[in-house]
Amino acid sequence: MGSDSDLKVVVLGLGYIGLPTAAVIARTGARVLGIDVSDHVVETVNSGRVHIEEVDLDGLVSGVVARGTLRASTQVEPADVFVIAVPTPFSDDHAPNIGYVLQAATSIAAVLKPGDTIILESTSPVGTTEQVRDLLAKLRPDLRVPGRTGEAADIAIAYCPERVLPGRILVELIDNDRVIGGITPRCARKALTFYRRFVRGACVTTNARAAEMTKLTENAFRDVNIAFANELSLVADTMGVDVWEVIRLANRHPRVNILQPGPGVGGHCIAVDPWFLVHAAPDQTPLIRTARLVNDGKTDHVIAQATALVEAHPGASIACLGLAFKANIDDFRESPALRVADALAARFGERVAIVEPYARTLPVSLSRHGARLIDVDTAIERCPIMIVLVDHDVFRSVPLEERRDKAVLDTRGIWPDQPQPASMLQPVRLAS
Ligand code: SAJ
Repeated sequence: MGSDSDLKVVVLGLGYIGLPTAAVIARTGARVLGIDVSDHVVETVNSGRVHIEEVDLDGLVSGVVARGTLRASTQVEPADVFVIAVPTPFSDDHAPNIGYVLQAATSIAAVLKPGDTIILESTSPVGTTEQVRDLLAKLRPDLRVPGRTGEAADIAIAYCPERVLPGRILVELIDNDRVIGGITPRCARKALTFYRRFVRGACVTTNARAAEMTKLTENAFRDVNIAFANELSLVADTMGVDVWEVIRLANRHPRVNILQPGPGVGGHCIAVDPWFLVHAAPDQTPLIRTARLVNDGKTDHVIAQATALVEAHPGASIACLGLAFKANIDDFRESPALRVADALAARFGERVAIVEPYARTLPVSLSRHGARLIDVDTAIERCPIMIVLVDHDVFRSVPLEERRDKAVLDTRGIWPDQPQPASMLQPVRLAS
């Protein structure tokens, strides 16, 4: 691959994973071209700015664009390494849609040359990397693809899932271990050489199918464990016990480590990926499926609890604290907080105010019902009811004396000293 500045890399998809990945590779001196279907994203990146909020990403992108090692385009160009980081959404029946991955592979096909490496990073159902291989073989019959015949291949194809946590992406891109699944061991080694340029964590090689399943397994593991915490929170409500205290105490056991309950599970990963496993093996996945349903059901439970609290305080203004899917980020995808706020706005209209320091405007689903965006100080002054939906640091830091008299539903357990209103001591049962 030559020296760093000789290496040309194309990253397809400049989203939450693609853009930070492109910028980190560009920092090594490689010449990186980021591809996106959106003109707005391409223009933003080319002007040295970012279209997403992520710690330290703005400074990194402006630096590598100024140095000339990162640029963006809507058109693919020839390169040595192609990294595919496009979305893999699912349809209403939870079937994964790999259309964007296949589109990206099609756009690469025209510029491929012997010696190139193609790496898929998008979360994908097992078998997708082989489908990419088959598609490339069809589009470029002149190139020998890996794993089809015994002979050496002209190109390398591997699957290497991203596993970074939003809010810590730049740190985890470097420090986390990587699982690299080659179509053949040779493909894996070729991809490993590439990741070694910027990854400090261990790079472990395997085959493509195992790497694909590993990614789905990681997120299903987390979903099942959060479901356990959420189920406990329902049990504790019924018993009139503080679930946060129970979890704290149980976690003093050396082999117990329970996660935190919340208003449900959001984001584009954990609330989505387990369905890829369920869809692939419906009869073998009752636990993974149930965990998904428990976590989604927790959001319905919170809506019922919040509605009961509001109805116990006729006419009072309601502050929903947070819309993001988790703390200290600006990402509202699949957010349970947004689902709860939407339900309250639909029912209580102008009484609902939203505090979300990471939003400049409210989603239409909220504003059309008359909900307003206010800051946390205004909420403390004007809203007798507070529904904590996200554990942003700025909410966590509100001291008891500023919220003592409020009617609070704290779905994240950030205010353990909050006196419980009488209405909350009685559990709310969901109609079955
Ligand atoms: N949540 C809880 N309780 C907890 C932990 C999380 O309710 O104890 C909720 C969060 O509030 C949020 C959701 O779960 O709504 C997901 O948050 P998260 O921080 O667990 O994960 P993500 O979606 O931001 O990122 C995950 C990570 N996967 C794992 O931790 C196994 C990340 O490493 C992956 O890269 C990412 O999914 C992905 O892209 O797949």
